[in-house]
Amino acid sequence: MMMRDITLKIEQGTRINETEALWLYEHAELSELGGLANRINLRKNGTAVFYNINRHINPTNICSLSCKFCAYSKKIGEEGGYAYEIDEMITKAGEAVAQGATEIHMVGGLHPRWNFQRYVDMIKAMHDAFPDVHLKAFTAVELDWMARKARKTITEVMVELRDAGLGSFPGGGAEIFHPEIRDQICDTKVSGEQWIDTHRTAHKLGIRSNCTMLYGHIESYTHRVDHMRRLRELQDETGGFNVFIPLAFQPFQNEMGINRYTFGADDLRTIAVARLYLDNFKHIKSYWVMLGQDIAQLALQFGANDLDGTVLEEKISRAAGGRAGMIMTRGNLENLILRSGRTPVERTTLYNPVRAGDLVHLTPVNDEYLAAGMTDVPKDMLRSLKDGETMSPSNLWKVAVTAPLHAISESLRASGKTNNTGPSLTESVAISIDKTTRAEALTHDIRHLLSGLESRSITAPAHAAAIILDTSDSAHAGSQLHLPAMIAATKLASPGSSIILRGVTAAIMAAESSGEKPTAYFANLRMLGLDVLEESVSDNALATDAKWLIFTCAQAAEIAIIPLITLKTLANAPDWSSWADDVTEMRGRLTTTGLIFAVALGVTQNSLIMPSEFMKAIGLTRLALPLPTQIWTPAHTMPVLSPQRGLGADSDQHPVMKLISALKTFGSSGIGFVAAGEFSAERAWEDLRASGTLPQVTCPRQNKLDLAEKFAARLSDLRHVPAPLAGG
Ligand code: V47
Ligand code: SF4
Repeated sequence: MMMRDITLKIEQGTRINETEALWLYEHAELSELGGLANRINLRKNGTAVFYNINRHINPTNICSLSCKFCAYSKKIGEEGGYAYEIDEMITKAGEAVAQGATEIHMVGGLHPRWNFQRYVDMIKAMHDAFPDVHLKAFTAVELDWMARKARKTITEVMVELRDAGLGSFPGGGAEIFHPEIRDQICDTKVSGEQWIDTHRTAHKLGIRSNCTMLYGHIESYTHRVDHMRRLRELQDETGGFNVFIPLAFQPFQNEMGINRYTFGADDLRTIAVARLYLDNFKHIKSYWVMLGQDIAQLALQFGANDLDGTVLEEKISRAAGGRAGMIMTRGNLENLILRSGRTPVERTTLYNPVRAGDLVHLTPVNDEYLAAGMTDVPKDMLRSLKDGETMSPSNLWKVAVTAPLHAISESLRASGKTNNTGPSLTESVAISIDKTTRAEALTHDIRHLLSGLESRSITAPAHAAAIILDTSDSAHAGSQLHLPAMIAATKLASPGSSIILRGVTAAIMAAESSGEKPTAYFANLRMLGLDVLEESVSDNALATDAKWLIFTCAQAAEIAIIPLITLKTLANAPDWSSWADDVTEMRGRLTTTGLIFAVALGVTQNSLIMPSEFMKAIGLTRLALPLPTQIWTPAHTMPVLSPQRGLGADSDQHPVMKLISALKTFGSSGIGFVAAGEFSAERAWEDLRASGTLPQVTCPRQNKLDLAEKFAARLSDLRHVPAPLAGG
């Protein structure tokens, strides 16, 4: 009821209040909230998404304050401290200008030995060198510092800086205004009231500014809404803010004692609530540096209309464990925008298109388009998919190409298919069957093989719910696989775990070289302990029919199967035709075969696809395949844009985990096997919980309750994370 009322209010252009914003934060279904924020953004800003070509220069990291969340600042004499000379800054700016930068963003520490004149000189020198470049410099915190040092008023400081060439003020230093939080995280910084006063002064002088909110640490949703309220009130008064920028907390190397990134679902929720509550702001920024490229791209469909810029040499998030990279090219930024179905528009700092011809993209999208939720998708097709009708590959392709993400999630909600099961995960150990393992199996020395398997497993196999024997490295050596020995040894090593065989190419060769019939061969494997067979059906290495034949043999032997659709054709120039073929094939097979543990969707390692397309693929596959088949999006094949895969010791904190909390919204019923060493099962559990349901620990042929208890015991050791969980 509440959602309907709030939606109606917003659609009619009536402002929502703080209680309603809080309700959206706490209770709104993520895709519904995102869909609404997306519509409102399209109405305000058309299909344009802004980016700019800019460079960050942090003049010094020496700082007199010690904000708890800051990993960047140093004291004088401390290792790693630096302070640029003005010449160095000019050189850095020059490099950016040569690459087309229209903006230099400058914020830094409060250097105890710098006086106000130094800041004025800095601006003047930069402005003289690059008169056409917009200098967006100094937070309210730095301005207060300058004023106190120079014994001048804030107004005097601002006027002098402006006269020297400063263009506008960035939004830093806002953190969380509410004293309950501010006193704990940055008690020596200007108060929330002072921050607001400083920006009021700027606006009254005709200097525009940005504003931020640092979220995802110890604050609650109430504090966030309070923060946005104060910004909305000042915006009502002055209209001087360009943009609101939520800054996702980067957790490392600081004193907050939090060791996890924000949940992706929370990032998207924050963007959406901001878009809906801050009705007097034209722009909401999805700041890729803090969000990571994946969530930043998705956020463009949750109400954001700006990606920030090329950024170069960002140091603040980097120091605190930010992994989004230091730079993006114009091409990267434009690609992220285009692939979410929007039009990239390069902007100036003050949000004018750099090219006048781009103005047309800022035309608000009309109500007819919004009512339909899509331009030229035959709505009937999506409806029939929702109603469970079979669809030809060409129609599936057409829906995939034309349906916007939110039209798909709307159909999903209407079909009730998002609620079939809670998201599930299975803690597992993956063992790659390589040359050494094969050789050990060849000796038929089970004890030897067993210790080999144990030493290769990353955690003790006895604790894993499942052991995955991955044959991808044995695709051409199936005849040496000795699967019966391998499976028997694995069962001995970890009698309580399910055994999953990944890849059938090698298994087929193994069966052939054994001289047995495939049915008898698989019946034997089942007897020895094999529980599940997992295999991609999209790979051309084996004819589809041959694969399904093996699946059928496995099923006859009561081995559950997990067919995997690989989405690698969505990686570069997206081609949905192979997905459409695979889904059609799968649908046909599903009606004729039983014992399917799950259908998995993913990409092979190192194929990167855009999250917007991945989410569409999950939603459409969920719509196209009948219940009760589960749709899994396995963590190990999760697509990421961000180039940092396989971070070793750091992998628990891999940005890919951010996507997990948003998966259920789009129809994923689980992330499948979470292998130790790749991703942490505990971390994945928390992320799934952030999607709003209690995750189930599942594994074929095992007692779910036992597993859940075992897992819960492990989780109870986890430190409590005070960050709010989206959707409860
Ligand atoms: O005020 C410090 C934040 C801000 C961390 O106006 C952290 O266009 C996350 O304001 N995790 C400075 N954030 C950056 C900033 C900004 C950035 C980009 C564009 C604009 C703009 C403004 O960085 C600080 C603080 O809120 N910060 N430490 C951290 N560990
Ligand atoms: Fe200094 Fe800014 Fe870091 Fe606070 S956030 S310690 S003011 S550099």
